[in-house]
Amino acid sequence: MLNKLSGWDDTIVALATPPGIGAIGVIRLSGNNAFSIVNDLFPAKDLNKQSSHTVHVGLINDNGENIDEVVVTLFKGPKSYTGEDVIEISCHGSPYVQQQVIHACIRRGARMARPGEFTQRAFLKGKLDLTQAEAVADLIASNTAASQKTALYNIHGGFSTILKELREQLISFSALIELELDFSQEDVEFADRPRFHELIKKAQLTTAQLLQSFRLGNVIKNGVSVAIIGKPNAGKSTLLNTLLNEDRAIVSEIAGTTRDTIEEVININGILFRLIDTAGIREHSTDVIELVGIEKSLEKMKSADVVLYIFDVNEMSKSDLDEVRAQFEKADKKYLLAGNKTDAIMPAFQRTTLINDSNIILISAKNNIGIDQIKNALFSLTVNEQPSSENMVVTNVRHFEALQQVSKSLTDIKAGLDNNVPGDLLALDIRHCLHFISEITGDISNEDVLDFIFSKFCIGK
Ligand SMILES: Nc1nc2c(ncn2[C@@H]2O[C@H](COP(=O)(O)OP(=O)(O)OP(=O)(O)O)[C@@H](O)[C@H]2O)c(=O)[nH]1
Ligand SMILES: [Mg+2]
Repeated sequence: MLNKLSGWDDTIVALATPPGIGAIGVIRLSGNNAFSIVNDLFPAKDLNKQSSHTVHVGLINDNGENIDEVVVTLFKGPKSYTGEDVIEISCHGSPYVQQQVIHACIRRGARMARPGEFTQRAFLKGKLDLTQAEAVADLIASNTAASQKTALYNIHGGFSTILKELREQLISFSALIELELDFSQEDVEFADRPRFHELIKKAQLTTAQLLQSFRLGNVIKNGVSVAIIGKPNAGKSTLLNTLLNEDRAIVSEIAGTTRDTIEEVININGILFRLIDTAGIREHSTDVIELVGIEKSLEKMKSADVVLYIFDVNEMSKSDLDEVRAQFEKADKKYLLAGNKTDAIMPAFQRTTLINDSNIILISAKNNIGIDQIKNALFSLTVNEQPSSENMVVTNVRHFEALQQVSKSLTDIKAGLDNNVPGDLLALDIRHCLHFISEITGDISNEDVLDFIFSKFCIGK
C-alpha cells in the first residue's frame, strides 16, 4: 500500500533550519544519491570513501564556482534519522547562499522534500512508529516544560511500549484460540480462560487510565482557557494586567471600559493559561457596543475551561454571590471566586462572611495581593485534579479516538468471555481490538491518515 506513494526513491533536500539570516543554516539530504550529489559539489575529499558519522570541512563548488565554505556531516543508512543515506551541510546563514546550495543539489537530481518527509521516511523505514513520529512534531511545537516532557517521553517510545505489551498479550491469546478452532472436534481448551479474564481486566484498566489522562494531555498540549468575568468595574482588567505583569488592558473607574475581549497567555508551573479579559456584565446597559461586548463575554464564559469570577467585596451581597455560584454549579462549570479591592475599607458584615468562605480568594488586583493564590488555585483546579498513570499522558486526539475503540472492543471481549461465546467469535473481537491498537502505532495505516499527520510538520523535518 505504501509503495504506491510516489517519489519514495527520490533523494530529497531541504533547509532544516528556519528560513532567514542566522549564524548557520543546515541543509539536509536523504536518499540513495545523497552522497554522490554532495560529492560532486565537494572537491576537497571523496565523501564516498569516508566513514559514516564523520564531519568534513570544505568548499561547495558548483561547476567551477565556489559558493561557500561548509561543514558536511555524513550518516550512512541505515544508521541515520531516516534510515537512508543522509548528509547535513552546515553552511553560512545567508538565505542566498542556502538557496544556491539547494539549487545545486536539485540540478544534480535531488528534489525538494515535502513537509515532514524526512520523518515520514523514518517511519516507513521502521526507525520510528507513528506515535514516535507524531511526538517529534509535538516536541518541535512544544512551548512549555510539560508539553516538552510528554513529547520527549513519547519519542523514546513511552506510549508505544504500553501498546506493544497489550498487543503481544492479545496476540498470544488469540493464537491459542485459533489453535482451539483447528481442533474444534476434540473439544479442547488451550487458552486458559481465567488467565485471559485477568489479562482483559488489566488491559481495560490500562486503557481507562490512558483515556482519562487525555484530559490532562489536552491541558498540556492546548493550555487552559480562563474567562475573567464580573460586573463592570470589578477589576477584571486590573487583574489581567497584574497576572501578566504588564499594562495590557485599559483600566479606568468608568464602568464599561472594556468593550472587546482581550486574550493573553501566562505560564503557571509549566502549563499555559489563556486569560480572557471580558466586558463587564450588567443587565441594564443601553449602549450598543457594550451590549455586543456583554454578548461576547457570555460566549467566552461558555467556551472557557474555567471562569474566574471577580467581584468588588464592597458591593457584592451574600445572596448575589450565592446566585452566581448556583449558576456556575448548574452549568457544571469550573469556577473560582475572587473578592477584589480588599485594600479598600470593607464593611464589617462583608468581612466576616467572605473571610469565612474558603471558596473565595480575597485579593487586591491593584496592589498585587492574593495573586499567587489565584495562580495556585487555577493550577490545582485544572491540572492537579487530573489523574495520570506515571508519565504516560495521551495528548493526541487521534490516539484518544482509537483508544476509545480499543476500550469498546475490550468490553466486547470481556462480555464474550463472561457468556462463554464460541472461540471464533472471541477471536473476531480480539482482531478488532488489535486493529485499533495497530492503527495508533501505524502498523496499520492508510495514506490519507499518514499524509494528514506528516503534512503538519515543517519542511526539513
Ligand atoms: N482600591 C482598589 N481599586 C481597584 C482594585 N482593582 C481595580 N481597582 C480599580 O477599579 C476600577 C475599575 O478597574 P478595571 O480593571 O477597569 O475594572 P473592569 O472590571 O475591567 O471594568 P470594565 O472593563 O469596565 O468592566 C479602576 O479604577 C481600578 O483602578 C483594587 O484592588 N483596589
Ligand atoms: Mg475592563
